[in-house]
Amino acid sequence: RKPTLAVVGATGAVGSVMLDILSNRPDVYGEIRLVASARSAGKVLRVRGEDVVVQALTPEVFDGVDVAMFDVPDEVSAEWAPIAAARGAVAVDNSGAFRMDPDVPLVVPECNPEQVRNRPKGIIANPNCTTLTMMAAMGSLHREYGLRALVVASYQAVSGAGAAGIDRLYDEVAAVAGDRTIGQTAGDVRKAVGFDGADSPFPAPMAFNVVPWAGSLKEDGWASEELKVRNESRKILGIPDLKVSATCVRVPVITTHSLAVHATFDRPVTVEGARALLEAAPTVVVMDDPANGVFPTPADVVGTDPTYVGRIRQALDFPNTLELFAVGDNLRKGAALNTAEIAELVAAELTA
Ligand code: 11C
Repeated sequence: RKPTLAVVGATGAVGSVMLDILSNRPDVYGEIRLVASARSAGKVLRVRGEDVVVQALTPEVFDGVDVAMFDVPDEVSAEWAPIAAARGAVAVDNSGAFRMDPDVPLVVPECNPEQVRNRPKGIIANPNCTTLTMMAAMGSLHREYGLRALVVASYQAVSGAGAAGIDRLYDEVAAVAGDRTIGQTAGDVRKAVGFDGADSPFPAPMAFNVVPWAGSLKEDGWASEELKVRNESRKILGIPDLKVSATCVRVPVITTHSLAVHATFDRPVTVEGARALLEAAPTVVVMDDPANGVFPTPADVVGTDPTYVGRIRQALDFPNTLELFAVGDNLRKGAALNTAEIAELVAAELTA
């Protein structure tokens, strides 16, 4: 019997991408059940070329389900993933609720696929999209050179904040488009987009702007997103004392995150060696020929699956250290695709 899959949060920004991914990857499932809040129940969505009616999130919806993917806010996952697990499903959760739980593996198939079987709670966590933007590349460099430290600046797309983030940037861009006087006087963008702090998921205007903030405020001025990059990278790569410092920045890009990465290794590393390793990594694409204008940008890779790496340089003043620019679709590899890949590992195990 092919496993039954439930997709919880099927109507959200990540959920919609998930339905596309499930429709285009090898079909390993029998029934696919689509689940969302009571408000969205009854909607009809298409997956694998068929119309499927969305069901409300209830304990009974997990009866007979083998794998349940969750693309919902932390508090919804915290409540419902254990319910799905108690009803016999393996929960693959894309929220932050369980990532740092020692009894929940945090899996990137390129780095630690063996961890999917280590799930005493019946829950497997999917990393944050910012962390995921560099994991496939860093995992392959770590295996060869031994990663010691990461200093990262992110350039994060607005879809990291879901459909509300996407709508907000489109609305703000519409408000400033065509006015060639805007963006030249302090506060004029804020005024033009009617920014009052109340109806935006972002703490400042996104049009014509960059905003050094993502997530919620944590101790000592850190943003939650910056701490996730640190904690999750350590857990995924299995380097508990990895030194990590991140600054997370939101940019006016709809979808696809970028990271400027300064990576220090235990062993001497060369640009040629790193490039050869990354070129050999099946899910990494090297785009690195600046003399010919070749480097990855979100606009050129959005909607695709790989991790793109460019601008690979030897740091001039730091031994054993590379600089590189990693780019990846935050809704695909950063969220839905990695979740789908984890679920496929579980499905293969259940049907073996
Ligand atoms: C963002 N990375 O770009 C966030 C979204 O922990 O899964 C995902 C938050 C998370 O805003």
